[in-house]
Amino acid sequence: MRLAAFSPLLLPLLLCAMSGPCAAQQQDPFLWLSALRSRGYGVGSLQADNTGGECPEECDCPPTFPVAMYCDGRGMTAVPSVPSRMKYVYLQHNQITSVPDEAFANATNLVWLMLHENNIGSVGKKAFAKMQSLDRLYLSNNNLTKVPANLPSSLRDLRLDNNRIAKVPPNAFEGMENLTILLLHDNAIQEVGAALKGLTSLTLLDVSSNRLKKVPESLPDQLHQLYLESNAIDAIPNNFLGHFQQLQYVRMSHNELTDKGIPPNTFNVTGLVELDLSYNKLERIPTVSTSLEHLYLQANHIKEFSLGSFCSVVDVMNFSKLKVLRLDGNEISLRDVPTDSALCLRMASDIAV
Ligand SMILES: *[C@@H]1O[C@H](CO)[C@@H](O)[C@H](O)[C@H]1NC(C)=O
Ligand SMILES: *[C@@H]1O[C@H](CO)[C@@H](O)[C@H](O)[C@H]1NC(C)=O
Ligand SMILES: *[C@@H]1O[C@H](CO)[C@@H](O)[C@H](O)[C@H]1NC(C)=O
Ligand SMILES: *[C@@H]1O[C@H](CO)[C@@H](O)[C@H](O)[C@H]1NC(C)=O
Ligand SMILES: CC(=O)N[C@H]1CO[C@H](CO)[C@@H](O)[C@@H]1O
Repeated sequence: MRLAAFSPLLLPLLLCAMSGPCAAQQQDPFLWLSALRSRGYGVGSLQADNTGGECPEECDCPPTFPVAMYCDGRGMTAVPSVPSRMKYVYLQHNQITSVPDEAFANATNLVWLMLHENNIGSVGKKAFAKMQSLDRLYLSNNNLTKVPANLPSSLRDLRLDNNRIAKVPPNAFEGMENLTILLLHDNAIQEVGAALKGLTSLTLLDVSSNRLKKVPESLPDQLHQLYLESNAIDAIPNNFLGHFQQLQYVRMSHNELTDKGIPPNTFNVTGLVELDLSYNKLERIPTVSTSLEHLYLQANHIKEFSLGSFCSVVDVMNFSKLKVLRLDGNEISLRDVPTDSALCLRMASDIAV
C-alpha cells in the first residue's frame, strides 16, 4: 500500500481508525477539516485565515509565509483572485487558458509569478503591466503565439519556451536592463531582429529549436551562454563573436552550417570554453581559440584532421587547452590524426574519432 494514494479525506479517517479513541471524531467526520483550516489551509471562498489575510479556496496560503500562494496542479481553468499582499504566486501545472487584463489587478507586488504548464493562449495587453517588482515570470509550456505585450521592465528571468511563438516584436523586451535569463527555445521563431538589443544584463539566451535562418542580430555584449542549436542557420556574419567579453558556451549543433558560411577566425575568440557545432555540414575543422576546452564536431563531413585549427604555434607556452574533442561520425579515422598532435593537444583526455 502506498500512502500517497490516499485522498485527503481518507487519510484522517485512517489515522483515526489506527489511533484508538476516535468516537468523538467519528461523530463529526469533518473535524479534521477545521483542524486543517486552523493550520491556514483555506477552504471556502476567499476567506480570512488566522493571519488576517485572504486566500482563494482552491489555493494554499501558509500563515508562516503569508506572501506566498500555492495553487499549482489543482485543475484550475482560470486565474483565481490574487490578494494584494502576495509576492510569490504558484499557478503552474493547471489548465488556465487565458490571462485577462484584470486577472492580476490587485497583485501589484508580485515578485515571482509561475504560470508554466498551462494552456494559456491569450494574454491581455495590460495583464502584467502594473507589476513593477516582478522578477521572475515563467510562461513555459503554454499555447502562446506571441510574446505578451507590456511585460514589466523589472524582469530578471523570463521563460517563454515551449510555446508556439512565431514573432518577436522589436519592442518585446524594451527597457529590461536587468534581464539575465531569457528562454525562447522550442517555439516557431523565424527572426529575432533587434529585439534583444537593449538587454545589457543578459547572460543566458536560449533560442534553440526554432526556425531561425540566421543568427540574431545585436546580441547583448554580456552573454555567457548562447544556445542556437536545432535551427536552420547556414551562415555566420563576420566578427560575430568578436564583441563579447564573457561568452563561454556556444551551441549551434543541428543547423545547416557549411565551411563557406563561417568566416575565418569566427571561433578563434579567447574566453570560449565550449563550442558545439555537431550535426552540421562542415568539411573542415574551424580555427578555434587555444582557450577552448570542449569542442563537439561529430556528425559533420570533416575529411581531414588539421592541427593548425588548434595551434598556430607550439612551444612551452603555446598549446591548446582542449580536453574533449568529438569527431566521430565524420569522414576521418584515427589514422588521419597526425602523431605530433600530442604536443598541441597535450590537455586532451578524450578524443573521439
Ligand atoms: C481587487 O480588489 C477589489 C477590492 O478588494 C475587489 O473588489 C476585486 O474583486 C479584486 N479583483 C481581483 C481581480 O482580485
Ligand atoms: C492552442 O490554441 C489554438 C488556437 O490558437 C487552438 O486551436 C488549440 O486547440 C490550442 N491548443 C491546445 C492544446 O489547447
Ligand atoms: C534594475 O536593478 C536595479 C538594482 O536593483 C534597480 O535600481 C533598477 O530600478 C532596476 N531596473 C528596472 C528597469 O527595474
Ligand atoms: C587565433 O587568434 C590569435 C590572435 O587573437 C592568433 O595569434 C592565432 O594565430 C589565431 N589562431 C590560429 C590557429 O590562427
Ligand atoms: C601565437 C601565440 O599564441 N603566441 C604566444 C606564445 O606564447 C607567448 C608567451 O606566452 C605569447 O607572447 C605569444 O603571443
